[in-house]
Amino acid sequence: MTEFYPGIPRIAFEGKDTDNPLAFRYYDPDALVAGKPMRDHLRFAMSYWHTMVAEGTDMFGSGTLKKKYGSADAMESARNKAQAAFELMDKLGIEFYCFHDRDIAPEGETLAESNARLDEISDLLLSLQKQYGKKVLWGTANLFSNPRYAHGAGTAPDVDVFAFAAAQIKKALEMTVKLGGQGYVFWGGREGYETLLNTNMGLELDNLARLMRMVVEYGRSIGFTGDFYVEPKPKEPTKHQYDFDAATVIGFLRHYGLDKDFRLNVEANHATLAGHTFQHELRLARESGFFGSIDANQGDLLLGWDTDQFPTNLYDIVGCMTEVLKAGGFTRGGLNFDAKARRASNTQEDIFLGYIAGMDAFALGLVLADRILQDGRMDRFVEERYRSWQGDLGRRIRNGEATLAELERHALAMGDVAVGSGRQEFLESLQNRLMFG
Ligand code: XUL
Ligand code: CO
Repeated sequence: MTEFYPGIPRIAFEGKDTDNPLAFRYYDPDALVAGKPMRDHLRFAMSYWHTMVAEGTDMFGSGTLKKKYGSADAMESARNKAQAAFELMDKLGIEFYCFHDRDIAPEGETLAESNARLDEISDLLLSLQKQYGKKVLWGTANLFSNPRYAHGAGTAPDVDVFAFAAAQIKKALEMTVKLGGQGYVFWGGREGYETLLNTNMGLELDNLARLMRMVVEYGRSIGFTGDFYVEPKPKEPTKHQYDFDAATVIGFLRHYGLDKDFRLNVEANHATLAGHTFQHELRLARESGFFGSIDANQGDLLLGWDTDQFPTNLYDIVGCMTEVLKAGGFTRGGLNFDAKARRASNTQEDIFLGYIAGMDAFALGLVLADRILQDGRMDRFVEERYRSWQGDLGRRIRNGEATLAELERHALAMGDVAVGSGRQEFLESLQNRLMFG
């Protein structure tokens, strides 16, 4: 059998003192953290599009790492690509993958041809999954690359485009079910607008919800019992995306009655593009009952676009893993590396080094987040800060029993209130001590 990544061994855990770049320093899949193996906490997934497809193009330059997998024929290349994907996951010890329909099989001349290609490649993927013991974390449809979606897909002004998008999602969902995926993602690639001058916002939002409702109904009818996710992003490729951030999406889902079937797939780089931290988006998702899955990457705060870098920033990762632990872990979701090596990191080895960097950073982040939670001082501080809500008055307000007039009487009787310190600097220093000893 052809080896697509010759010279790359299976990556093993060697501990933090190893000098071997092709080894894990922190990710020891079987090591127990809070009573559970690391691999079950982290549920790492490979993104098919970045890892198997994207060649490192940018607005100014062509690909720097070709990914033809030994054939100029699109379908043969797709078959080889599938083999390569499983070799890569096997070597990295990654259990899951995520895909768009067009990542796994190239689009044909007609929808029928594209669908036949998906049927063929999904047969191959299914047998490779069995052979290697791998699973799909989630599937999705690419509704943004083809020029037909230039004005949007579910939010297109043209009803024929809407129908095309619906048909494409139907097939992508069928493929997800066939491959045993427990998640289906809606990322609104072009569901937004460039200018309000040509946009009927009300109709577009209603139509997007209509499409999602049809997808849920169809999914449940073909036995999809998993989670649907929306992946918020504020902009790029459109100027304004409707799924702006977690708060906007949660409001949308509740407004249209989709909240029972949908959760969020929170991406770090999308959070910062929306002016939030990664942890903010995850906290809101968790507190609102929409915690689902995560696209693990990081952006560059000095750039205004989605750089999709492999995540290594420990403060952000500790914040993320704190939310995951507090949510009680993933149920059907996981950590999908929606990340790519930089354009100048142009070797196959760089792809592996990117994954190793990300997986090690998340393993370490998991250990540190658990340490902070076990220590308990941070949580106790927050609990203490809200102590008064446990008293009589606090309880009456929480139970909806207090009235404005009663609160006025209370305030009039008090004179003034002396408030305590938020102790932010102390907490930041404590966090450093807990993380770095
Ligand atoms: C784009 C992005 C997508 C989604 C899947 O910014 O994050 O790759 O994750 O469509
Ligand atoms: Co993403």
